Amino acid sequence: MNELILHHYAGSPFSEKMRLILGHKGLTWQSVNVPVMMPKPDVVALTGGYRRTPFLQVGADIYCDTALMCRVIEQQAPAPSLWPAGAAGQTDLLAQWADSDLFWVAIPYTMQPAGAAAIFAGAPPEFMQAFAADRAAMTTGMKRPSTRDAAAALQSYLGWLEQMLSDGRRFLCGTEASLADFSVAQSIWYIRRAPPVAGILAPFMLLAAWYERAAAFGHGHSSKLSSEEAIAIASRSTPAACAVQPGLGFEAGATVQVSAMDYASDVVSGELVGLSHESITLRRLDERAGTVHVHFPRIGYALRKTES
Ligand SMILES: N[C@@H](CCC(=O)N[C@@H](CS)C(=O)NCC(=O)O)C(=O)O
Repeated sequence: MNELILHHYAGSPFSEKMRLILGHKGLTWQSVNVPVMMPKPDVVALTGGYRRTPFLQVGADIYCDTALMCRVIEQQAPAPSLWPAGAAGQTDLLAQWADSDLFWVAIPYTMQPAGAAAIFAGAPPEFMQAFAADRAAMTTGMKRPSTRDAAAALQSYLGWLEQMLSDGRRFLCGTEASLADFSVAQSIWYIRRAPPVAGILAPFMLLAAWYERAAAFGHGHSSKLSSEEAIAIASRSTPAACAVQPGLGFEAGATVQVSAMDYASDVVSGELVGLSHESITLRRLDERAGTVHVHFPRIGYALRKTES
């Protein structure tokens, strides 16, 4: 198996999703700590401009977005599966809802002043200001709910999850853990990190017991790696071969741009070397990282030809 390198930071919910998945599969991985806000020169050297956290590196292959990272990890370590028998399809739908709707009420709810004070306890005011400005720029054009709107939606969402668990199932899609559990767990994890506002979880006892089961998977076995070393690994590796499927509207070798459709829509440019209904792959050359393949999920990412 190729070495998995997770670029992440401690306080990132999507990173927690991936850490728990690595734990669920009992994997050994390398851990690179990335900055929580821009600038991120060592991130951009590998991704070509994608700034979101986390991302996964396997040699000179860079996988953006947890939706794709989960598929790559599943291929490398199929058991225990993130798509257990009977849960496939269902688990993807629930994970997509959790990664978008649930996440985007859990974060604004938790970041109300009392919650933010707990999350950033000990951080200087300049850091909090810089963080707020970074996230405002990253989400320009996105409508973020007020604390009250977020709290109202969160109450309903937590109730839905509690109802799912009311038949005694151990995990959201059945007896085995699936992708959906880890996508939901990241938001619950984040709210729990802010005790002054975490009381919203208290009435949901089945969800609390379920969360303990998900968290008990732990984070697998990691060792620290510097970002410089990760870039050096990319530069001495060769990216895996991939192909552009015909009939999808793009030719192999085209100069293209990819950007996220929801937020943090920084553009990544490169040569199209891989395309399917599931993923997009760009080849790019970086001064420090050498030739890398940057992969994105197809869902949620805009792909367009670069105007010449
Ligand atoms: N759809 C993306 C979302 C990732 C995401 O929003 N991550 C947050 C951190 S949890 C982020 O990138 N924040 C800005 C940053 O880290 O620079 C995924 O599944 O990976």
